[in-house]
Amino acid sequence: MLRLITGGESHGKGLIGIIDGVPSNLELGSDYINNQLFRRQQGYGRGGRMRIESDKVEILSGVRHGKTLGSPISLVIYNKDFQNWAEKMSAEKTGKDAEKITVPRPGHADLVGYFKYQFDDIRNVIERASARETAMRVALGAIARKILEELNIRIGSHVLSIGSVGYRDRSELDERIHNLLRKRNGAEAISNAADKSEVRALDEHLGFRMIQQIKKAKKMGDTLGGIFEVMVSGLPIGLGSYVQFDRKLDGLLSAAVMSIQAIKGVEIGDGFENARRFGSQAHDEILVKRGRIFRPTNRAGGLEGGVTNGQPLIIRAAMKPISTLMQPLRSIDLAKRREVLARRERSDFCAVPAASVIAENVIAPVIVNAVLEKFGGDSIHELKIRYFKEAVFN
Ligand code: EPS
Repeated sequence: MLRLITGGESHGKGLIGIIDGVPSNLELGSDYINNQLFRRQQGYGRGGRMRIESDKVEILSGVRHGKTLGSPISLVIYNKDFQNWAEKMSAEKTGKDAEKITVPRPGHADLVGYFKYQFDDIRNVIERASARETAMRVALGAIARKILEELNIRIGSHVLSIGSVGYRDRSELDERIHNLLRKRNGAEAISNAADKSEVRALDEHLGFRMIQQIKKAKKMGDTLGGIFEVMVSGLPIGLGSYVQFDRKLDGLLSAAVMSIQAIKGVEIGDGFENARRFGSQAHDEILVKRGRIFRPTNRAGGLEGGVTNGQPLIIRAAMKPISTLMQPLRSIDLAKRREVLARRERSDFCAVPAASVIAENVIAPVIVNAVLEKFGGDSIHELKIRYFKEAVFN
């Protein structure tokens, strides 16, 4: 099974990550990972940092001559911005007093981190709570994604709304998605289409309106959140399990997506909409077409009983607006215990497009683990033989 861990501060020397349990002989080069890192850095509404960084990974272990060894794969992404922070972020004592941050931003981890870890400087919280950490999670997730590609399991995503700007009616969108899913690369075709838009919107006109909305927020010193949708195609029936709560794939996937910074809501399929419907309109009938199981709808989002049912997986997530505001909310100075305005920091105005790319990559290890649990295999060859022999599709 895969195990992942990341380390690193936002303005420290770099981000490091280890992924253990990757089958051997998987073809893997840094270019593949770097492509996902590049995608994460895009999107209208990012702040100044993305002009400094061009995230590239260095593989330190676990890969030889372009193939995985089955041993832990260690990665590093150096922070270019560290050169501007070398003294402030020095691991060694510098003998100088660094400026202390004592005013927390409402919505950020600042306040809770200050108390939880008994700091007198919020800088110590900001550095690790920052969504910069997701660069390494994407890099590790990309390796899992490469395993899934070998099994023809593809992941894609697109943005549904930014602030109040979103689809009013899904019928055209659903038809577009239906056609994209029928392409050879399945859900990845959704991402390829979305990547062409600066806000990862499939509808060009809507994308334009989303950008206008972000411009408006930026002008007002404000930020925006939004909703995105992730889809996975090519899944067999039977990943995950209903027999024990901690093996339910919907729970595991939701946890992965919810753990992305600023994500406050996750739904599988028509989760919230189904709650407003009668049961007869909420479930997907089971029919037969030319001898094969056929589901005329996919309101369940590909999961029934916490187990994949062979339909595309659909996960939607809500991201709150980023909590660093250029027109700050009221807060307090924790050292002086008096009301002041929250601190301004360089930040993004909207990172929903980036979050959708992050979500694609953080769910990949969860799916790989469900595959490994069911089919197993120490080498990619072994896994593929077992998978293609045993896997049941619709
Ligand atoms: C991020 C880098 C950060 C932020 C962002 C994510 O860079 P900096 O803080 O140096 O500008 O742009 O993090 C946040 C929005 C946050 O609130 O922590 C990145 O690499 O994605």
